[in-house]
Amino acid sequence: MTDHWDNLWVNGRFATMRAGAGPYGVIEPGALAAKAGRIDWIGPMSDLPRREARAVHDLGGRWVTPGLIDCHTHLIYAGDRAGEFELRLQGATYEEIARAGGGIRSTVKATREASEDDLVRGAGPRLAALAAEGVTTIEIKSGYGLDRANEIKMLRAARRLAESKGIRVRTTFLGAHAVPPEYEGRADAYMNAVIDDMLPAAHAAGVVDAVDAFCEKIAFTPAQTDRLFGAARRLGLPVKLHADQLSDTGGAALAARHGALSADHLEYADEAGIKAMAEAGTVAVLLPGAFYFLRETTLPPVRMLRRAGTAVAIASDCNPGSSPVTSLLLMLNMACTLFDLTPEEALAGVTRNAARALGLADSLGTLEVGKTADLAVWNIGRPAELSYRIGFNPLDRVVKNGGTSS
Ligand code: DI6
Ligand code: FE
Repeated sequence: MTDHWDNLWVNGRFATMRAGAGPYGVIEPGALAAKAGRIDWIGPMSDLPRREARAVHDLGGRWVTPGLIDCHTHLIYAGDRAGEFELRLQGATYEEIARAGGGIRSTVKATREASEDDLVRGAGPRLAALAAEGVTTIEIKSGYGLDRANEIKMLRAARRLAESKGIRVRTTFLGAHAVPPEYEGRADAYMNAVIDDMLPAAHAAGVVDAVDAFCEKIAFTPAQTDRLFGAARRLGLPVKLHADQLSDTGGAALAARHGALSADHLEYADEAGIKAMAEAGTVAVLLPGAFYFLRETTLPPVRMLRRAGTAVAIASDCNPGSSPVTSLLLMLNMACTLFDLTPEEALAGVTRNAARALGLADSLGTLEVGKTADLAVWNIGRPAELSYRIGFNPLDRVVKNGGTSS
């Protein structure tokens, strides 16, 4: 019968993460029904309508959250930078290493030498680690190819990898991540190539969901970023920005001016930039892994973000140089301990606000009727436990598109 549910989960405790629905948007004891991949009903057990379901699952009091969303990663790359880590421990800074031709450029060399298959294979364990902690949606950037063929190769690898693991993916073109060696000292000429050739080609190949740039003293200027964003918007592509990570370049305000989905990092963002973001609806994506791993001391302006009412997301920034992180739960912990977020804010940062940062808020990020039924089921006593523990994985199972899988 067509009005049957496909799956019904009963006796759960649901952290719906619905905005304005009280702490965590909790419903307990509650039930959730899925039909054709979407949430068809959610509410207290006492209100559950009598309707047949093909399968009924007893959650036994377990907590359920939206499937987690890692909205900022550089998951696809070849090689590693453990040697650079050792150099930094001896006193070299991230910027010094980058200026000496190491850093991002060393990953570019390894990534250019890798085949698409190599990239898919190499990133498999990293994606598996994130997925094992309940991640059902991920954003993956290019940015280690830095020429037309290699940027497209990275984006294709990202799509293939995610598809092979049943993870929803958004791929972001980050051709403007660093100036490649063949354009040494000619950043404007490289940006022309990005705008006139690489971005249109990647877009035509159908592998670009959004456009990002690294706006920083060691990367691209606000003027160059502005030109790129103009081009992206002419192609109808949303933009996002690595902004004010190592210095205040006015990145937050620039992102807001372009109606960016998100501005990310933001350690050095100023109040005007934060306010502009709030007005533009640009999400602040905080990346505690990079802050920690680079031993940064300037904290992102969390209180200012709260005051301005800017939505805050949290992500792994998984990359070989500044955040070799494959645990989103650890990022929840660090967002609380290092950045003073509450456990509820941290969880919103990998659900509701992460969905917004990817332009997916209509279908993901909260447990509400009509949204995609991507769920994470947890063996925990209360939601704060997700950010409290370190190095422990309480995931019971995930549900994708309303059907059970493990
Ligand atoms: N900011 C970062 O933290 C990463 N990229 C960026 O724009 C670092 C990437 C790397 O070092 O490989
Ligand atoms: Fe990043």
